[in-house]
Amino acid sequence: MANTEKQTRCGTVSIVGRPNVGKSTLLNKLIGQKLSITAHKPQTTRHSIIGVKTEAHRQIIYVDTPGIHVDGKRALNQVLNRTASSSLHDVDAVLMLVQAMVWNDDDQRSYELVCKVGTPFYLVVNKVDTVKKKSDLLPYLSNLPQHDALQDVLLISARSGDGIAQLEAAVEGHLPEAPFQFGEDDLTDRSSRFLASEAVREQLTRFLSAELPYSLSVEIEQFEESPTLLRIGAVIWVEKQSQKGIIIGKGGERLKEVGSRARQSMEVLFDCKVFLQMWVRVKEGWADDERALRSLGYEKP
Ligand SMILES: Nc1nc2c(ncn2[C@@H]2O[C@H](COP(=O)(O)OP(=O)(O)OP(=O)(O)O)[C@@H](O)[C@H]2O)c(=O)[nH]1
Ligand SMILES: [Mg+2]
Repeated sequence: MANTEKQTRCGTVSIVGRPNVGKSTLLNKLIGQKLSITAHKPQTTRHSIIGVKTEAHRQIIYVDTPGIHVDGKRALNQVLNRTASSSLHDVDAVLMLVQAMVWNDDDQRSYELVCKVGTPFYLVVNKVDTVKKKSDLLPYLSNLPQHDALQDVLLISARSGDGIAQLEAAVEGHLPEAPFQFGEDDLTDRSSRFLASEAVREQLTRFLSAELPYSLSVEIEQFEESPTLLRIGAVIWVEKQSQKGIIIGKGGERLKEVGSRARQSMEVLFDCKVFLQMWVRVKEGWADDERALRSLGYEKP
């Protein structure tokens, strides 16, 4: 009998762009689950995270990356830029996200990095839902740069899902014939501990104003599964004593609220009851010290 088994296709697609354009929101939409944290603030994503989408005979491995930005003097910023740039290599296609009607220095920097690598890429214009009259987009679109490796310009709203099907169809054309790299049910390569620490960091990023989120980091000290409950202990590392007080808040109110929301999102993520404990500790200057960064789990350059 003839072999009727169809050859599988499997490839990797990087999602890059400046901070806050909606890269993580897009990853979550594509995978249909909240894997990557999002917030209304730049530099929310700090570690690359993989989202795996398997359908029938094809598997697409999407890589969400930290935002690329020009002004990266602090060690943490440099690590973030390096993490983002390194994810441009050895992939089958790149989705470079921009925000509709915006092209700033960080977009230009991202674009130059993408062009330099030469991998086939798409310019993905996100947040089109924010443009009321679609004809307003025309001058913006006609001013977008041209490049040999640029395959097409795609219009999407990662939030509403508009244009996502077309984006997936475009990406599919770049998948080589290859065996699957992940199991059919796998959604990510990240550990549950990592996802738990990100759930805490997401709420802190949302609750704290301006600069503070950049100077904190979350470490999971305890992660114990029992038949009825998941016990998670998280340490929030800050750079200064004064930041500790801000995070805890008056009478511990802020930390309580952050904890309660983080716990709720963990319960959805892990599909079980979660008992979450948190502590705030000070580790001076960690965002400027590459060694400290590594000890907190940031990738080596
Ligand atoms: N209106 C609108 N807002 C969006 C859309 N996609 C993302 N956002 C919002 O934009 C903000 C940033 O989204 P993220 O997904 O965290 O952006 P990011 O590119 O991953 O940001 P970094 O991780 O900091 O690089 C969030 O408040 C999102 O809700 C969209 O299609 N439309
Ligand atoms: Mg992000």
